[in-house]
Amino acid sequence: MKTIIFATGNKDKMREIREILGGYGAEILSMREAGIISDPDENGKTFEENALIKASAVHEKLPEQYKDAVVLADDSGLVVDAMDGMPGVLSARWMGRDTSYHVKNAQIIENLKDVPVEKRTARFVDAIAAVLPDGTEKTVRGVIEGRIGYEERGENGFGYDPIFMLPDMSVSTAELPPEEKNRISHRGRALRAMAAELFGEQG
Ligand code: ITT
Repeated sequence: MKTIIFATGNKDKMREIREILGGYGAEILSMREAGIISDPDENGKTFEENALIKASAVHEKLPEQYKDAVVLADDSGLVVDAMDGMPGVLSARWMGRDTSYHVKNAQIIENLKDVPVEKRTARFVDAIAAVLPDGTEKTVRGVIEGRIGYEERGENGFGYDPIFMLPDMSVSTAELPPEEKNRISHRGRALRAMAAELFGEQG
C-alpha cells in the first residue's frame, strides 16, 4: 500500500484531504502523525511554489521508516478580484495568522460594500505538490469560481467558506454538505487530479 504523508499543520484541510482521498486505498498520514515537525518559510510568489516548499521540507525530513512515502502539500487561498487578487497566497497570514476568520470575513465584506454583484467575483485556488521517494516533483491546480457574499452563511467548511458563494449566489460553500463541497471544490479537483497521476483513475 502506498503511504502518503501530508505536509500540513491545518486540521481542517487534513479532514477534507482524508474525505477526498479516502477511496484510493492509500495510507494517509499527517506530518504530525509521521512524527515530523516542519514550518518552512512560505516565501514563494505562487501557490505552486509554496506547495513545493512545504512538500520538499517534509521530504527532506522523512524518517527511515517512511523513505518510500509520497509527500503531498496543499497551498491554497481566496483570490478576490475587487481586492486586486488579495488575500491570495497570503490567505492564512492576511490580517494576522491568529485573527479569527469571522473578523477577516467581515473585513472582506466591508471592503466590497460598494461593489455590485457582477464585480464580486472570486475563486478558491489550490495547488497540490508531490515529492516522490526519488525526489521527482509534481504540481497540479484546482479552482472553484464564486462570488463574495453580503454576510457570513453556513456552519460547514472553514476559513473563508461562509462568505464564498457559488456564482449564482444561491449558497455559500459553508452551507454545502462536506461531500458536495469536496465534489466541486478547488481541493477536491486538485487532489483528484494528483491521485489520477499517482494511482491511475480508480478511487
Ligand atoms: P499549511 O500551510 O500548514 O497547510 P495553512 O492554513 O497555513 O496550513 P495555507 O498557507 O495554504 O495553509 O493557507 C490557506 C488558507 O486559505 C487557509 O488557512 C484558509 O484561510 C484559506 N482556504 C484554503 N482553502 C479553503 C477552503 O476550502 N475553505 C475556506 N478557506 C480556505
